[in-house]
Amino acid sequence: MLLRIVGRCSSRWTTALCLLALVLAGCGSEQYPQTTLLPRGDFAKIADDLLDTTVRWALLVFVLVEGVLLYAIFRFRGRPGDPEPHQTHGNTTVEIIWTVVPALILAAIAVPTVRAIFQTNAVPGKEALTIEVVGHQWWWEFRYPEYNLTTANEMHVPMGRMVSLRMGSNDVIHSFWVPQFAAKRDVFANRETRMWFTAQVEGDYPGQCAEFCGIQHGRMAHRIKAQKPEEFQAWVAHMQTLGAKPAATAAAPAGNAKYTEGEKLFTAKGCIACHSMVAVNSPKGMVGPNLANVGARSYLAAGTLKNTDENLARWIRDPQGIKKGVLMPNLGVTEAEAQALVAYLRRK
Ligand code: HEC
Ligand SMILES: [Cu+2]
Repeated sequence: MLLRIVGRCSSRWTTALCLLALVLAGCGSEQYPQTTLLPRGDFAKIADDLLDTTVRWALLVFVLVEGVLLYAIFRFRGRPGDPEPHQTHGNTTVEIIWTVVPALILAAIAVPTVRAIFQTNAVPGKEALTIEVVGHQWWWEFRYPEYNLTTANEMHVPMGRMVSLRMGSNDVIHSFWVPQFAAKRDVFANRETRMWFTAQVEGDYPGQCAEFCGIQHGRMAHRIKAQKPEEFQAWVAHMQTLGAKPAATAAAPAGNAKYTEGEKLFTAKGCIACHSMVAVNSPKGMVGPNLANVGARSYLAAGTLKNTDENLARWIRDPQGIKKGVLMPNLGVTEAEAQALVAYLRRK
């Protein structure tokens, strides 16, 4: 009888186990890097440790309670002909135990929780690297007051140095989420929120706006590039040279007509009204992202497209077709004009 049941179920069990294995394989860090369960910085580690503590207590309670329940079900189950069991009402000892034990467990969870709240809300000291984060529909602006630099959508940070985020919004409420380094925190217009983290493992980490903010909320991603301190300094120095060139023509590769044409189009087509090509001293409140180093970014339009020449030209010609409702209008750019603009935007 038992064998027959096992025989009938085995294929179903195999299917179920295979499905479970597939689901669990999906939990690997490679496929889903946007996870809070693999902390790569101190702030994220505090939250993760707290989760571990809570889950351990919950598991202990689960196993004990379910164990007692199963034991009672089997040990005291009714059989035909059993006499009526002994009737009781109330038991002061048992009631004291099941009030005091949970209270102690809750206290054991509350102490590290309160500690974590204070630690994560602490204001970093002066030695931290301050980065101002500004949420825009639907991209992120990052300003580095210490270096007088502005960039967008890809935040470079040096490993090992605490980063202090001072955050706000240019329009509606967004939420800045740094899954592997820190947490999620809403950003508002006219109110500053703060967060800090120290990146401990080098890498390129994705993040995402986590508060519904309009039609393209789903395409408001950002990346955090945690670099060795010397690489970060090289990036800063490079960005500062991008800002230092007064007329972009000075950077034009000699005799590159396309580049010069692109530079003219950038003004003629009105791009310059919304975008700055200078990283240093960039004015606040620009409508579009700073484009000083757009050629070096891995993605375009807040994670929407891989940054290739082809995609950049497509974007310039038809932003509305690619990211519907985006605050960059289609400007009637021809294919040839788009090519020239790509040459200009790709300057090193
Ligand atoms: C009315 C303002 C406006 C004008 C004019 C405008 N843009 Fe934009 N642009 C934006 C906004 C806003 C974004 C951000 C879109 C998003 O990701 O949601 C953007 C994004 C971009 C990006 C992607 C930047 C990034 O960080 O990924 C590029 C490249 C770009 N614009 C180039 C141009 C060029 C070239 C022109 C001129 C032909 C132009 N823009 C004209 C507002 C404008
Ligand atoms: Cu948003």
